[in-house]
Amino acid sequence: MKLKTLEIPLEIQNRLNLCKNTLAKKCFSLILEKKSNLVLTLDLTQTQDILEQADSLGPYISILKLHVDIIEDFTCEFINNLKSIALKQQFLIFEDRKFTDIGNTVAMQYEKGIYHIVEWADIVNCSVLPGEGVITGLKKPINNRERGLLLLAQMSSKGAFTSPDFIKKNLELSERHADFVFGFICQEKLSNNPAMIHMTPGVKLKEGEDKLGQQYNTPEKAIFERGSDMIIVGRGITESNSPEFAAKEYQLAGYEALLKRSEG
Ligand code: S5P
Repeated sequence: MKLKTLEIPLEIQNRLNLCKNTLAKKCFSLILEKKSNLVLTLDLTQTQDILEQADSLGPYISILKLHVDIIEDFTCEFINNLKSIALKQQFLIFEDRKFTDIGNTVAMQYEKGIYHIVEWADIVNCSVLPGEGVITGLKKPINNRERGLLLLAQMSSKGAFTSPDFIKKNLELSERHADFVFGFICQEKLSNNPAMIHMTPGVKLKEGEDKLGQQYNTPEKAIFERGSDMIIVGRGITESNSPEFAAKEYQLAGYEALLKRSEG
């Protein structure tokens, strides 16, 4: 198993040159530098496990995604340690909070409580179900930090409600707030704006379903056939016998699919 080290996906290089959003630039640069369009999701409940996996799998990923509210022994020290690992291993931190409320509430959820998400998460996401206020609310606590927002336009789960109108609204709002919004959580390419990044969860090397309605497509299907840019992988890596070997496999599969698309 070897990456074609000399090749770069020219499409990503071109899009990097076109985009102005700082987070989009960072993502495109990391994809090229690390030859990885892999977002690792560590849905684990113990901080030590998260820190160990972040450090050992860090070389193969561009983004680490968390659900901070499932952690059972959360401390501020954990965040400091995670930030040091992110710096050492060069990945961005994405808190998968899926904000969905009125602007005033999401502003507080982003900044306050015990997690102070705005202080450490480079990337967060939201649903535009509440309307534009969810985005303007999330902008409030940012101040001059470099932060990016992804819109949850489609979901991987069975029976997810994603009407064409809802997707259209996501596209409109992404353009109106392109200073903050830099892409989508989705199942296929939605936007023709080259600066918008598409990230796809529900990815495993083998298609299938879990017992609670999660549906999986392969990296090839998500990136090459459906035109997404990054794969989001959790249990495909964390529940394998060798997470490190699996992370390398997903890195390779995701990046090769991107190269194949760029060539085609
Ligand atoms: O539509 C979605 C959106 C997200 S962010 N479907 C998802 O599965 N996710 C998240 O991606 C989900 O919350 C979980 O953290 C991850 C998928 O994990 P896996 O173990 O099924 O790969």
